[in-house]
Formats: sequence, structure tokens, C-alpha cells
Amino acid sequence: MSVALSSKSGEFGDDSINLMAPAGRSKFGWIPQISGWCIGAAVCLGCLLLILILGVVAHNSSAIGHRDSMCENMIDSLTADRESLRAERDQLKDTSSNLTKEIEALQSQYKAVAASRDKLQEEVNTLNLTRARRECHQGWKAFGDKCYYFSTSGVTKSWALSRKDCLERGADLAIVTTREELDFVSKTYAVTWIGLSDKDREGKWVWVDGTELQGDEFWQDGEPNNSDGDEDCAEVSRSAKRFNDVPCSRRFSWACEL
Ligand SMILES: [Ca+2]
Ligand SMILES: [Ca+2]
Ligand SMILES: [Ca+2]
Repeated sequence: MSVALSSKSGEFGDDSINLMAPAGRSKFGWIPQISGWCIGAAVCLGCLLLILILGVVAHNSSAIGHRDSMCENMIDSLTADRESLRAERDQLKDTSSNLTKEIEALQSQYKAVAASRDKLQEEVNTLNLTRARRECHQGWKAFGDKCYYFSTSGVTKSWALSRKDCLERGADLAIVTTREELDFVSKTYAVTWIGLSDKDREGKWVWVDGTELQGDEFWQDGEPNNSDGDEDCAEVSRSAKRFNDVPCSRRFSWACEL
């Protein structure tokens, strides 16, 4: 393929320019001949450039598409997490509401049980008072839920005969287990027999019902001392309001408990 430049006939005569001169050069010698391979190379270069541009565009499009896909996946995942958290929150709200209702129900039940307990306790106290008053025969004194018989004023007996009198009345010598009972039993006479002795085994103080004395806070200071080796029965005095061991043969008033 060649390009030839020529003048109109007669305008330039022999001075017309022919770029297709056989020698490969123009008559002027400075205009290069544009050969076919140059044009082909240019076309190829253009094609390569176009392919490169298309490749870059395709790559960018693919990257953008991939990024959009990742974003969509992330949004879907976050949306699913949000829905899951909402569901958990709603479930916790329901659980909290149910627990609150259960607590309120338990509190209501507790109040009802406490009220019932208090009412029952009042009834028990009333019954105890009624029982004490009803069961105490004439000549007996009520204290708490028990009845007590105090021997006739001026009559004294040994510990054994005092106990015999109580047994004949269907009772026994008083068993004193509280400070209040001690004050009650000891206030009638100067000295009163109670149902406590160590006559079966020295030093082992046992009540008439067979139970062993618990603690030693009710003894007078220095008692029991088993003075002269012959003090096996316990009395209470109005002045001391505490126990003392004395010979069982001594004669005192006595107190029976039923
Ligand atoms: Ca008692
Ligand atoms: Ca003794
Ligand atoms: Ca003594």
C-alpha cells in the first residue's frame, strides 16, 4: 500500500511530488514512506490498548461486583444477627415478666401463710390459757400451761413424803426448767421442795421424771456442795430464788406440778 501525492496535470509539470518514488524516497528526500507494516503495527497497538482498557474495565467491574456481593452478604448477616438479638430480647422480656409474676404470687402466698400461722399461734395461746384454767382444780394455781399445788401453810414434810403427797394428787414434785417457773415456785414459802435429787448417784442431779438437770445456772453460789456428804435433795428458797442441796430428811413445804 502506498500513498502518492501528485499535482494536477499542467500545474506543477515536472516539479510534482511523488511519494511512491521507486527509490523509496520522495523527490525532496525528507518525507518518509508510510509502509503497510507501520499501519498494521498501529492497528495492533490500538487493539492491544483497547483489550487492555477492556480488561481493566472488566477487572474493575468484577472487583466492584465482588465487593458488592460481600457487602450484601455482610448486610444479610448483620440483619440476621439483629433479628436474632431482637428475638432473644423479646424472649428475655417474656421470661422477666413471668418471673415477676411468680415472685408476686409467692409473696402473696407467703403473706397468706404468715397470716394463717399468726392466727394459729393465737388460737394455740388461747387454747393453752383455756386448758390451764380448765384443768387446774380448786386449790391449784395455773402458770403457763401447767397447774401447781402448794402444800398447806404450816405443814412440812421430808422430800420423800412430799413427793408421795404429790403422787397421790396425780402429780409430782415441780420440775423447774425456766427462770420464770423458778420465780413462781419459790415465792410462796421460805423454803420449798422441788423434784430434783442426786440420791441415786452422787453428783448426778436428776428430775423426778428421769431427765437429767441441764446447766448449773440455777444453783446458789457454791452449791450443790453435798455438805457432810448427806445433801441429796434440792430446795428453792424465797430469798435466794435458786437451788440448794440439803439432807432429804429435812422438813419443808413442797410444790407439786401437773
Ligand atoms: Ca415445770
Ligand atoms: Ca448429794
Ligand atoms: Ca448444800
